[in-house]
Amino acid sequence: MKASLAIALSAAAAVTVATPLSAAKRAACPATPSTANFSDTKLTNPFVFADGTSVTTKEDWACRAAELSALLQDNELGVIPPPPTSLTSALSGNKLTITASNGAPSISFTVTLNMPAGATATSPVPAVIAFGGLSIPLPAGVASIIFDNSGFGEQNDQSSRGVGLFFDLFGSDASAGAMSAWAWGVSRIIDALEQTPESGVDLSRLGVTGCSRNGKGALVAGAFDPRLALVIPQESGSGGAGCWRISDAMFADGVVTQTASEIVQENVWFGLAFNAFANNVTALPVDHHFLPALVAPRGLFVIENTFFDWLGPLSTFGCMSTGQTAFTALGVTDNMGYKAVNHSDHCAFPAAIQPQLTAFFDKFFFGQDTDTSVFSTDGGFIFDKDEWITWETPTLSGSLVQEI
Ligand code: MCU
Repeated sequence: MKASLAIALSAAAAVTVATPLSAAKRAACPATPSTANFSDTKLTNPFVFADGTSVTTKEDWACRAAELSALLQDNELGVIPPPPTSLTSALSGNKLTITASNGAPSISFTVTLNMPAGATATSPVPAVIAFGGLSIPLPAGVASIIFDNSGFGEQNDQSSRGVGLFFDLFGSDASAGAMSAWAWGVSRIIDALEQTPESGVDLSRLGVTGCSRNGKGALVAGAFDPRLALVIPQESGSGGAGCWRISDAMFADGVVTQTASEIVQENVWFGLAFNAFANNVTALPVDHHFLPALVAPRGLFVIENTFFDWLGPLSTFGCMSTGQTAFTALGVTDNMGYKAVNHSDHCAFPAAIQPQLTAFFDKFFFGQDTDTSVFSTDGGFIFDKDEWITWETPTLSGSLVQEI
């Protein structure tokens, strides 16, 4: 790596960004103490700061969300760097090419915009950024934006560590795992769309989706960019909608399900810092109920599949119902939904989920007052809340500050 890039990298690593709070507001939040000796066998309380202070207002929540963001990046995902110092975009037909740099080097990548007829700068349409391709049906009048996330941060096996366009820019030793790389890329797609109104994409009605490994990535990207109004991870399983602690408990009960211990050996979705926790998840100061907590109060519809034990169907159900408490605390419980149905074709879209998917699109893209109250699994699971949740969900007062 070149010396100049090393300086840029260490500067980037010092700031954990992509929170909904400005640096000035973040500075006024409670400081996060060292979590080196953290230990919690339960799903950690999202409504208490790491220093023990309670979250009682929506302003506090904005601070706590910034803390959760930092803890997730520092312990699991690796750092999602700040925006580049230079970003340009060029639209040619249905291809949007984005060039980003922090001085030298620069990287360019191209996304494909599938626009419905009639979308213009003055009559823009909602759009869904799809990781690797689309695996859910979109309503008429909604564009798709296809993102080659695997080219941005490779995800074949251990040999993919530090490989892909993101790492050409930030160095192969950047702390980011592939999902942090993708999240950074999604934010740059949105930056580019902001510069390109002639694309016909409505920036106030943007969604993100992906299935399986790309569903994990869609959930992470949705958690870290508040410009995404609707987040739809599909069959993301462990490492996405599942909680490490519950997946470990499932495994201990004899269910062959994916755990942290397995996932760090299989692929490079997480940063190297996560390895230290893979066989000791109770020491992890985060779990994945914090991901929906970061999406709140925006729209989130989690689609899962109970056919595969590997996807941790009890883990995703329990983890997401725990994360939904953040939506409840903000007074918008139904902005988050979860539906898991049994089908053997991984990443195919079951018709049984269509009514709820439609309701989410209608609410978040078309301003309709639809019923998005869905939290169901056909797996017959009982999530033992008393075993996993040792805290109460507060009703937060005040108003939510959302800044970038
Ligand atoms: C559900 O996502 C992953 C899973 O985590 C992996 O263990 C498995 O190998 O691949 C799944 C996937 O992405 O399937 C397309």
